Amino acid sequence: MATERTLSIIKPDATKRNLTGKINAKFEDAGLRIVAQKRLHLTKAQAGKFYEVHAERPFYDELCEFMASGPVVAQVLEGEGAIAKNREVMGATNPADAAAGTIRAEFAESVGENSVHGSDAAETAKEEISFFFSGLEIVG
Ligand code: DAT
Ligand code: MG
Repeated sequence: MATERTLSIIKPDATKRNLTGKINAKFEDAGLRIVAQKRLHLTKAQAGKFYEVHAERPFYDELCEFMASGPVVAQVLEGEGAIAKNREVMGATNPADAAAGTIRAEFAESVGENSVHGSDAAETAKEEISFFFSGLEIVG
């Protein structure tokens, strides 16, 4: 499998509870390398742009409010099959369905406040990485 890069976001519910280090340990233990990372406080408009694909979903407004409710940590993770591996480490969207040991099973509070975002495919990974990072900011 090829080396890939994927976009990860540690969401406001997790930064608020000081879980950045514990979540990063899960990524690193799974063999993912954090090759870029920064802390930001998104505006609701920026969150809305990032999650534009969900604009028609009933939870869109709530999702954008939440993503702008506190700091996030945006990161680029790199590794063999990084996109799928990150989704595996994250666990299912709803923490009630997430496998034991995953980030969402251990830390997420609800389906809406679920601690992490991860790109779902090669094309979205590319777009989402460039939403947050320039090439110079990614150091593999
Ligand atoms: P994922 O984050 O696992 O890729 P997604 O892309 O389907 O999940 O949805 C994006 C985010 O939207 C998700 O992390 C939390 C929120 N969300 C999804 N389904 C929801 C629901 N039924 N109620 C409230 N928020 C939801
Ligand atoms: Mg998604």
